[in-house]
Formats: sequence, structure tokens, C-alpha cells
Amino acid sequence: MNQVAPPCQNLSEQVDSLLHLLHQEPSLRSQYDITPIQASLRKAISPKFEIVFAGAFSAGKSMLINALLERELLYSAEGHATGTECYIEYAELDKERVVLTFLSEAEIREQALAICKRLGLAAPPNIYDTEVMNLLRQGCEAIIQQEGGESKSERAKQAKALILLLQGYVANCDRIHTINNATYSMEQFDFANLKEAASYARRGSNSAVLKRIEYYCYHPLLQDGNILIDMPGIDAPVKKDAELTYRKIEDSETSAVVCVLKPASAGDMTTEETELLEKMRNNPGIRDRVFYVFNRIDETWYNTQLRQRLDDLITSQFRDTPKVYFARS
Ligand SMILES: Nc1nc2c(ncn2[C@@H]2O[C@H](COP(=O)(O)OP(=O)(O)OP(=O)(O)O)[C@@H](O)[C@H]2O)c(=O)[nH]1
Ligand SMILES: [Mg+2]
Repeated sequence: MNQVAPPCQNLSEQVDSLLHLLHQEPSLRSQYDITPIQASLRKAISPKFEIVFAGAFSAGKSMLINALLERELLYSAEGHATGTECYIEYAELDKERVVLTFLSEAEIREQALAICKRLGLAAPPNIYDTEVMNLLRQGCEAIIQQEGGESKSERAKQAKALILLLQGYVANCDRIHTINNATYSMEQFDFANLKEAASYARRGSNSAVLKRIEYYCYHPLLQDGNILIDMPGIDAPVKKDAELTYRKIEDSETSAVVCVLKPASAGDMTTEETELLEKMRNNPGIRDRVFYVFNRIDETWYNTQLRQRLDDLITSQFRDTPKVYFARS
């Protein structure tokens, strides 16, 4: 009797030949985006489980990841702390490392011109000219002064974002390439450990020009292909940071989302948190893979009034959700 081959044998070749056939048929070729198929194939062959941590700024996403990994890896602080996508993947103890990926000059220019447009500043053809940079910086400083401080209004926040972007470019220009995203390992930066790299990438001028940072670190939690992804807050002052988080949640590579909420400390959810929840619940692709964490529970537990408000919130808005966790990181 013939033995039946297991269905996943030669999966890669089988999928490749199907994609090849698809490509040969002109009427089908342009209709299908093969990227999600390739992503699924990669996952099937070498299973990776990308877990995205999303939520408002200061909800405690980075600290929760640090608590899970039992080490102070990610930069965590009051205010807006994380400024770039952080991937944390498994490595053997003696092979721990960090890889930093920078934006390209073209991407930085595109961002700078988009902010100029929003601010109504004249968009110059060459933002990398020293004189143009000085003029832009002065323009932004004048806006911040008019608005009464760098976080006083949306306009002031945008002006501050442009200043950080230009500062980040000047500080890192020898590492930034024209079109490509340059990558560097921690040795090239002289970082003694992963934590030093995390501190370099905290929100500010460096993070403004970083595309992502990958930590390869040892922890049993990561061993089976789990990748933890820390994101900037959904209400981060720089719009592109928040957009990045929304895009990542909907990315075909994303396997699960840990939604870190902070009403535990205030009793209510913010507008941005409600919006995040609605977007996830309306997205059939991810809504069954969202876990809710009520962080900062220590600030609620012994306060009867806050605890009652949190209970009310959970019974009214998370009634049908079996995956609710309380955390103190
Ligand atoms: N009391 C209390 N404070 C916490 C808890 N978790 C985090 N914090 C504090 O909250 C602040 C913000 O924590 P982060 O982990 O940086 O918050 P985040 O969500 O990563 O913030 P962004 O990176 O800005 O989006 C830090 O000063 C932490 O010490 C908690 O469970 N309880
Ligand atoms: Mg953070």
C-alpha cells in the first residue's frame, strides 16, 4: 500500500509552484498581493508569533514587557518614552545583541515636508542644507513660543517633532543612507549592553530617525518563536508614531495584540483608548486575538471608588471578553 505523504511536506515548494502558476496567468497576476501568502508560509515553516503591545502613552507597555522578561531591558519613564518599534526576539545567552535600523534620507525628507505642510511652513527643496535647517528650526521654535510651550497644542507638538527629526538627522547623518534603511549592530555603536541601546533609542532625536530596533535576548518565554513588540503610545505627540502602531496591529505578521489599558489609575478610558478598542473590535482579522491588560492595578486596588468604576467599566464594555488581565508591572 502506498504511504500518503504528510500534507506539509515540501510546503515551501508547493506554495512556490502555485505562486509561479498565478504569476503566469496575466488576468490573475495583478489581482493578488502575494505578501500575506509569503508571510503565512514563513510562519508555517518557521513559526513566529508576533505579539504587539499597544496602548496609550505611560500605560506601562514597556514596563510590562520588562516584567515578563524579568529584566530592565526597555526604556520606561513617565511621559512619552518609547519612540520607535522595538522587536524582542530569542537569542542564546552568549549571543544577545541589538540591531538598529535607520530611516533613509528620503523617508526623513518625506516626513519633514509633511510636517512643514501641516505647520504652513514653506517646504524647501533641500531640507539637508544647513541654512534651510536653521530656518526651519527657527520657524518651529517661534511656533512653540506662540503656542506657549512644546506640548500646549497639536501645532506645537508637530513643531517639536520637526525639531527632533532635524536634530536626529544631524546627530546621525553619517549612519543614514540616501535611499536604503541602514542597519547597525550594537558593537558599531559601542553599546556595552542591550539596555544602553534601549536608552539611546528612547523617545527623542535618535528615535525620530530610527525605523526600528531589534533586541535578541535570552528568555525562555521567547524560545518558541514568540516575538514581543513594544510600540509607541497611540496618543504619542508625533502622528506617525501612532499611525505606526495602528498599521502594526493590522499587519499580517501580527499574531496577537496585548492591549495595555490604564483606566485602572483613572477609572475611565481616554478617547484614544476607546478609539483603539473600537478599531480592533471592528477588525475581524484581529478581534479574536486581542488580550486586555488593566495595568497600574496597584493604583486602584485599595481605592473603593476607583475599583467600583473599573468594575463597572469591565462589566459594561468587556462583558463578552474572556481575556482580561490585571497587572502591576
Ligand atoms: N504604579 C505603577 N506605575 C507603573 C506601572 N507600570 C508602569 N508604571 C510607571 O508608568 C510609567 C510609564 O511606564 P512605561 O512602561 O514607560 O509606559 P509605556 O506604555 O511604555 O509608555 P510609552 O512608551 O510612552 O508609550 C513609568 O514611570 C513606570 O514606572 C504599574 O503597574 N504601576
Ligand atoms: Mg514604552
